[in-house]
Amino acid sequence: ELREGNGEGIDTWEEVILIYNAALKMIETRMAILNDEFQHVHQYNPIEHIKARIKTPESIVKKLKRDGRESTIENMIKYVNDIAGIRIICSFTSDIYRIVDMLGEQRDIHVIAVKDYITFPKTSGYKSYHMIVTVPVYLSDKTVDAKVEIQIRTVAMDFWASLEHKIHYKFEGDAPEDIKTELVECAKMVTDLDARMLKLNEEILTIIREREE
Ligand code: 0O2
Repeated sequence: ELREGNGEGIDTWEEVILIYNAALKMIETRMAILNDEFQHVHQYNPIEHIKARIKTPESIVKKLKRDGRESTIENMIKYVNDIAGIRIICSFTSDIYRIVDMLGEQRDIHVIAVKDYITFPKTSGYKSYHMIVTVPVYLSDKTVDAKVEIQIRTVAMDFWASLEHKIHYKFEGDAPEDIKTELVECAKMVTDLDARMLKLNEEILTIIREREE
C-alpha cells in the first residue's frame, strides 16, 4: 500500500488533477457536514461559503521556477502545497477558530502546518488563517495522502484580500507606497469591523436567550 505524499506512483498531470480534485471534494464534504451539524446543534451556520480551486499548471510551474526547482510531477507534489486550495469564508472571527479546532479533531486529516495571519497579520495588512493538511484519497490500487491548503477568513477579510490581490497583480507586486499605506489602513478598518460585528452578534444572542427564558 502506498501512503505517500511524495509523488511515488503518480506519473501524469491527469493523475495529479484526479487526486487533488478528490482531496478537495473530501474536504468540502467534511466542511458541509460540520456546517449542517452546527446548524442542528446551535441553530447557526459558521460557514458563509466555500470556494475550491486547483492551481493552474502555469502557476505551479511559476512557483517551482521561483524556488529554483525543475517542473517535475514529483517536485509539484513535494514542494507546491497549494495545488489543491480551499477557502472557507465565515461570518465571525470566532467561527474561524471553531473550524480550525473541528478540522484538527478529524482522525484522518493530518495538519502539517498552520499560519495564523489573524493574530499575526502580514505587513501588507493581510489577515487569514492558513492550514496545510493531508487527506487520504482512496484509489483502486493505492491510497495517497494529498495536501490541501485551507484558507479560513471572515467575509470582511475576504473582501479586503480579493481587492488587494487584484491590485498586487496590476502593479506586478510593486504598488505605489500611498496605495500600500491606504490598503493597510483599510485592513485596520476590517479588523475593527469584524470586532464590532462579533460584539453586536453576541449582544443579539444574549437578548434572544433572555427572551426565551
Ligand atoms: P495565489 O494567486 O492566491 O495562489 P508559498 O508562497 O505558498 O509557497 P507562503 O508565501 O509562505 O508560501 O504561503 P502563505 O504566506 O501561507 O501564502 C499563500 C497564499 O496566501 C497566497 O497564495 C495568497 O493566496 C495568500 N496570501 C498571502 N499573503 C497575501 C497578501 O498579502 N495578500 C493577499 N491578497 N493574499 C495573500 P499565492 O500562491 O501567493 O497566490
